[in-house]
Amino acid sequence: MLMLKCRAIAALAVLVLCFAPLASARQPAGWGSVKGVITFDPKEKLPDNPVVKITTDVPFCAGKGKTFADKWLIDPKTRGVKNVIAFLSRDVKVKAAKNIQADWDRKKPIHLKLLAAPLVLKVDQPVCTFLPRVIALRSQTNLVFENTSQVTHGVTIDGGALGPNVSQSIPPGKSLDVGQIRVRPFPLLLRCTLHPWMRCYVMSFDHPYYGVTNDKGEFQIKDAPAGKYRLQVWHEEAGYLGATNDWGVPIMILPDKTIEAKVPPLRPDVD
Ligand SMILES: [Cu+2]
Repeated sequence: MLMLKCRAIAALAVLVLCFAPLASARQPAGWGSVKGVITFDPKEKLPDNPVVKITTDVPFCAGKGKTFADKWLIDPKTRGVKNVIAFLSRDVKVKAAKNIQADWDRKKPIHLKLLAAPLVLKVDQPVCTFLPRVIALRSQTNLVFENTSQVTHGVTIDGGALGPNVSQSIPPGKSLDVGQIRVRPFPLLLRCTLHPWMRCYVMSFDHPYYGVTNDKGEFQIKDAPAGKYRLQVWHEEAGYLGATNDWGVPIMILPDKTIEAKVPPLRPDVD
C-alpha cells in the first residue's frame, strides 16, 4: 500500500515537473489595471450637439422631447468625453490602421475571471436612438437588438466580407440576434433601417482588455497581465488618438496596482 502511494506521488511529481514550464510560460508577473479620463482639448471650443430632424414616426420619435446627434457627448465642467473606446494592444509602433486589432498578442494569458466571454450583449431602441450608442464586446458574444418601443425599428449592418450583413426590421416587443461580430481594425457602424438619424458603433475584441468611457470620460481596464502595452483610444468623430503619428499611448501595467494613463486630450480633427 505504502509502495503504491509512493509510486503515485512520484508519478504526480513527474507530471508537475513536465507541465511546470508550460504553466509558468502562461503566467504573467502579476495582474494589474489601468484607468484614465478622456477629455476634450481645453484649447478647442466645445463642439455642438445639434438636434436631429425627425422625419419618420414623428409622433412617437419626437413626442418625448428633442433628439440630439450625440456624436460628441462632453461634460461641460470636466470636458470628459463619453463613448470613447479604450483598449490595450501590443507595445509596438504601428502606423497602418489595418494592423491595430491584430496587434493583440494572443499568447498573452487572460485572467481567469475574464476568460469566459458573455453569451449575449443586448442593445435597445426604447425611443428612437440606440442604447448604448457605442459598444465594445468580445468576438464570442452574440449581439442582440431589442425593441421595447411602440414603433418598428430595424438594424442595417454592412459588414462586408467579414459580415454580418443584415437589413431587417424589428417590430415592437421583438428582438433580433445578429450573431457574433468579427474582430476588425475599426468599429462597425450600424444603422436603423427605418430611422436614418440612428447610429450605433460596435467594436469587437478577441480579449477582454477594453472599456468605454462613461459620461465623465472615465474608463477602467481591469486584471490585465503585467507588462508594456499601447493604450489605443477611438472616438467616432476624432478617430484614433495619434492616428497621424505613432499609435496609442505607451503604458506599463504593474502587478496589483491600478495605474493612471496619461492620455492626450481629443481634438475634433485628429483623424
Ligand atoms: Cu429606428
